[in-house]
Amino acid sequence: MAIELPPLPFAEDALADKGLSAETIQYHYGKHHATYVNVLNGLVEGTDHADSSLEEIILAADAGPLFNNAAQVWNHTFYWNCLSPNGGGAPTGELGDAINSAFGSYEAFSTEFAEAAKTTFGSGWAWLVDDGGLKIQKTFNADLPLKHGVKALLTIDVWEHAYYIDWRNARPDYITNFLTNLVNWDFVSQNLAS
Ligand code: MN3
Repeated sequence: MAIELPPLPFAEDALADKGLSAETIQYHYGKHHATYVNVLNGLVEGTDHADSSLEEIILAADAGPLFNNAAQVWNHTFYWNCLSPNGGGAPTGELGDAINSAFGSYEAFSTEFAEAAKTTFGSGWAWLVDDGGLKIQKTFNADLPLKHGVKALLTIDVWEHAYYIDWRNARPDYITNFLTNLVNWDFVSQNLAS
């Protein structure tokens, strides 16, 4: 049972006027994400992991290509769900209260999240997680909270391929745009409640 590339939760050009062009999505989803899926399926074919779920592979794999490709499949599927053409700004409701309680204010949260994303040296991810309370973490390369028993609520991809077409080297502007225009707080709320 091969791991499948999940469909995007929006059209390829849905975020074009929100700072992520169709070209970025075509490369990031259609080339990078799809390649991680294809490589992963090649790695598990004929092995004990041939029928494992993606999560089972991630939890079982040692550092190396199997873990890296499985984790990157999971990370990208999660990242697409963190984006919405109607996203961004401060969350409301229970999630807004939880963020205010943990960080003091939405502004304090967004400053800390942006700082983590900016200072992830090289390639990686910044996360809002629930680890017995809301916290911000960063992971390098393909690493992810799931591997450490921590629940992910929100992520931003800060690999250069995530922003170079639209933002060139301006990672801080890509991060600000993500927070202002793209964060799918409904998805984050679902993760918090799950
Ligand atoms: Mn990526």
